[in-house]
Amino acid sequence: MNGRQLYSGLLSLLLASASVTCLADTAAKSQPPKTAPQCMPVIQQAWIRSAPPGAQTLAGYLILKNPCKTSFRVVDVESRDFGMPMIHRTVVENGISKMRDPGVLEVKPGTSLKFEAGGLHIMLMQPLRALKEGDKAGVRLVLADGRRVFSEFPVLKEAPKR
Ligand SMILES: [Cu+2]
Repeated sequence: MNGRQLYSGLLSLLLASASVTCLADTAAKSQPPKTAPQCMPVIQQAWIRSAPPGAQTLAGYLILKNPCKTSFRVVDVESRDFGMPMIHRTVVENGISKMRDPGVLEVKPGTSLKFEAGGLHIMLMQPLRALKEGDKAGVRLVLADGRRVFSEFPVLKEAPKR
């Protein structure tokens, strides 16, 4: 239903209030049925390593837990606080540390995926605001099925105590 339909509906009917009520009923019925809440992966121990002022790249770490009965895949990362967030994996080749595309990130039921220094990490490029120790940045992981898992990542000097 759009504004024009509503407007012409009002014009064509003398009982304007009755018409509005009728249209409202139709709108309510076209809503999708409510479904049970879906089991969601859980982000734990999220943090971003603090960096000197002006740093254009920060790194984020977390543990992503799958408490559900089905596997899920992480395919991307989004952030309202960074222009270019990416998922990377650090690999050592011929003694040289390099950052690579992480490949398929599947998390089986009852397992968790660790993003930690020297391995899988979230590369947070182009900060959209200054982020100092104690601040929080919003980061969300994108799953293959389109769902997002959000968490506030605190900016810390060191990994939170486990
Ligand atoms: Cu990286």
